[in-house]
Amino acid sequence: MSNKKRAKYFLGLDSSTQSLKATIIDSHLKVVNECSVNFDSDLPKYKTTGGVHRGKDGLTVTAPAIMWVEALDLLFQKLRKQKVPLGKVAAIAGSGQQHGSVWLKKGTLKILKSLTPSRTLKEQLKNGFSVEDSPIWMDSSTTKQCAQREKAMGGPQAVADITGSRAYERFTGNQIAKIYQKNRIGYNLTERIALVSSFIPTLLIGDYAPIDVSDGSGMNLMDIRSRKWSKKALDCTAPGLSTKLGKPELSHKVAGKIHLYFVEKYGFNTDCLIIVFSGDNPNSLAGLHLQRPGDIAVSLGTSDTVFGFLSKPVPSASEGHIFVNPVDPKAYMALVCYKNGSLTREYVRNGSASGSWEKFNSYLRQGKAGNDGNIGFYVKEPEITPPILTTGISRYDSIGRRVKSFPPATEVRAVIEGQFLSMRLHGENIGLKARNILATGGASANKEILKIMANVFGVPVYIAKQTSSASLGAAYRALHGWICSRSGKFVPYARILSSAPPFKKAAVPDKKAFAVYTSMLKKYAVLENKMMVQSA
Ligand code: XUL
Repeated sequence: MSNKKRAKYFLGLDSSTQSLKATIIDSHLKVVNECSVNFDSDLPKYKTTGGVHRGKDGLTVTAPAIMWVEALDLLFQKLRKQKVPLGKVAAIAGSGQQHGSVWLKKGTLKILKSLTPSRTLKEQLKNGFSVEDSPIWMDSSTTKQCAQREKAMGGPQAVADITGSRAYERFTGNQIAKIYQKNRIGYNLTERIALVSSFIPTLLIGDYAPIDVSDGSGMNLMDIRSRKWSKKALDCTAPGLSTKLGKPELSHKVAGKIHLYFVEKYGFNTDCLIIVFSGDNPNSLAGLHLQRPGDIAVSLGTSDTVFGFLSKPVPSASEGHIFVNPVDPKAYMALVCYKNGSLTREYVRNGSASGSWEKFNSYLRQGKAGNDGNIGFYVKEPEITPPILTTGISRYDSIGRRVKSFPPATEVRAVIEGQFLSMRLHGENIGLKARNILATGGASANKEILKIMANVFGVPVYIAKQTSSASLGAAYRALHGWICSRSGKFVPYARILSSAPPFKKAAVPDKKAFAVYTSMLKKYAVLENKMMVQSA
């Protein structure tokens, strides 16, 4: 048999806020195909903006679960049209936007098991949800439930010690508590609560796929040390929850074999394994080969995140999150997440640089490190890190006086410097001390922004060739899970990475600029504290 005939492919599926994306690699980690369905433009009838619906209260953010179902059929149709040999896909793993929950109605398991290729997934599952609009990570409507659960569990630090994070509005346990309190009928009708990440494999295997321990760490429900649901956390959320959640599973395990629906409809092989899916940030950690303490990634997207490998968890009640590591079941990862990411940068670009990135960058080139002591806080969305619910922009001059506006070049530099200073401050607080940084996400293509990142952290910044690290990481994990399953034991993830393409150095730090930022950090922290007190 020729090599081509024997070739095996591994598919990573990324169900992100805005799209469902497929990345296919061969067994040497080479990307052979990428394809995606954009929710706004490919499925306009759901009337989403950026893949979501925003509530009138400014806090509630949801997405219709059935849209994700329809997107899966559409994605496979697109891949078929491109003549991608789906029959050679040996394993599929995936990624989901973290924290979002999918509410499956009693009786849906039966429907899943008997999916028929003569009808679409949407036709078969349209009545399968007990709550049709899935709360997602951008939702911040559960402040009350966070307070209640923190009180019941012994305070924010107690919650962080068990679950890896204090109670956060978007974390699934608090969202579940809200649904239990406000929609009792929906809750009682629920057979399974899935995460976005466990919902897609649920469709693929035609059975309830487990929540993985890494994405499961983003729920304020799991004990990150035992990797099991914490009774204390379940008890203060809603009754009968552990049955509705199923048991958490290690991220490299097999969830099941692909359902005949996909074999008959799209030509998948009956032996195609579905590896447990995980969250987008855990998958990005896998896609960016973060394997040693000091390896950190900064992802500049809708939400900005800083995350990295961690061997010992030191959860904090005031910031950041500790998750179980998705590729090393004995280790952990730490993550700091911001809601004010690209949309906030774009807001400043539109207001101060006539909507032009070129103008924005020329302003960045004009200014110098430290912005002459000017510091700004740009809270367009209620912020998570640090928790600031009141939106608005606060600007301070070099002697800490509040000012109404900055000249355009100062404004542009202030938003970028402020974001990176905050990342350095809060990352270091939970053990993320950078040795080198991998930058990913849309804005990682911007050299001027990367220069400032290198200077604020004082370390070289690398970029991955491919911008979508979550979906690539999912494809790598498909290969990893497949190898573990074939070997009948856990195989170190490092072994599969040996043929991965190297990263490109994109910016090196300037020592003087780094020193400026190091002293600026103290002032930044003081002002940030002031902002938090004002917004509380
Ligand atoms: C992480 C978080 C976001 C989402 C984005 O805690 O809320 O990064 O995962 O999809």
